[in-house]
Amino acid sequence: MTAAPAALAAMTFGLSDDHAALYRDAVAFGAEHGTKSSAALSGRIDRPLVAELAERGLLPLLFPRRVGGTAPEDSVSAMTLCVLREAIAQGSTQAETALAMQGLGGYAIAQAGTEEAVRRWVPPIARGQAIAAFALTEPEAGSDAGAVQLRAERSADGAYRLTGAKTWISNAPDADVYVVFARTTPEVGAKGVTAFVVAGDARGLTGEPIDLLDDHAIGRLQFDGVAVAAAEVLGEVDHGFGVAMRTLDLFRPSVGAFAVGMAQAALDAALDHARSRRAFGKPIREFQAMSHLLAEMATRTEAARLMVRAAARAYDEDAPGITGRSAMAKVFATEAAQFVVDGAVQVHGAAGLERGHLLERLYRTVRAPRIYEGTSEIQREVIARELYR
Ligand code: COS
Repeated sequence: MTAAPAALAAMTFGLSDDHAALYRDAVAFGAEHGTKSSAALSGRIDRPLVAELAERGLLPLLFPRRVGGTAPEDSVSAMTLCVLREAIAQGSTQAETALAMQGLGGYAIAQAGTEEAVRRWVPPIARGQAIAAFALTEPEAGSDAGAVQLRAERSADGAYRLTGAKTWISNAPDADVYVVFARTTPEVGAKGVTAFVVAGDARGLTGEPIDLLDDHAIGRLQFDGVAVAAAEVLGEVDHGFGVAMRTLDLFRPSVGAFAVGMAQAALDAALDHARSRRAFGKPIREFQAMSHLLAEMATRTEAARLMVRAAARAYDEDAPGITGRSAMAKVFATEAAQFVVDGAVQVHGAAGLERGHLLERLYRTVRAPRIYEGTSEIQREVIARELYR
């Protein structure tokens, strides 16, 4: 389903002409790709899709020219990221997630990598030739990200050896490069964490896929004394937690944008269904129970969109309070999308539950964003702290 011109005009309201044009192109890309059958991928990376995102010129927009991308700005534009994620998600959540995970893994390297690491990894990531991943979470450190235990021990030659485990890492175990957060100083919490770039084929690195509710490429990693050179440290030793948090400040509103895209797709489907489905002699949209539900779904979708764009704009303008706004946009939009997708299932009745139906897929896909990149509870914690800062 492609959005009508009037609907697209409403969705691009307030965007610059360039961003509005990008939005339309990205909606078309999503619509062309749809969602592939899960059997074809079974939770593994769809490399041809990543390559197509690059060929179409969408993926390179997430990386500045100085590091091999095509973004005109010197750093990533949060608005560009949010426009792409919201627009692509309307047609293809798989394409959206493939794009976003490249951005998440690649951004930390582009932002904090040595010249050598940037040159080696960022251009191929931006061109869709190397798959990137962001490895923060561990079996015993999820919300409490400062508690990571994967050890990075320094050897006499200045290199590090990484030992431990990561889990629920998108694009693992098949990524070509991982941004890995490891402990360089014990018992000091967030202050003793360092970020490293680790090649996917490094000796001692193994992994396995995890089968989730949604068909998402995700897995576990095991590090068995993986050697990493000093040039592969991202930023400063013991300051990796800041690298992670700054990355999340940019990506959290964009998770909200992904949620808005899913909410829009669910809302559009519900509006169509409520217009054509008849019960008791009239279209079901004429029942107040349905029309008020649709009105609430549309209102929350619009509110979420506006919050996401406000956070993105604040980020791009380096306005004060980015961390709080970013968390607000993520929690509000992902919770709103859950409500909207659930409402759309209700409007459809049993049809929306049939395996393969758009809403059955969205219902499975919409759940994870309330957990990853910081749960809703963590976002509220971040917001509350910012209120007193
Ligand atoms: N930008 C830059 N630096 C930041 C930051 C941000 N947004 N947030 C925190 N920091 C810095 C702090 O300034 C502090 O450094 P100093 O001690 O030098 O001032 C350091 O990081 C530790 O911060 P804090 O004390 O706030 O850390 P906490 O352990 O209390 O935890 C939360 C902070 C809960 C916000 C963090 O653990 C978090 O975001 N958890 C969720 C993790 C997550 O999103 N996981 C998903 C993985 S990706 S799918």
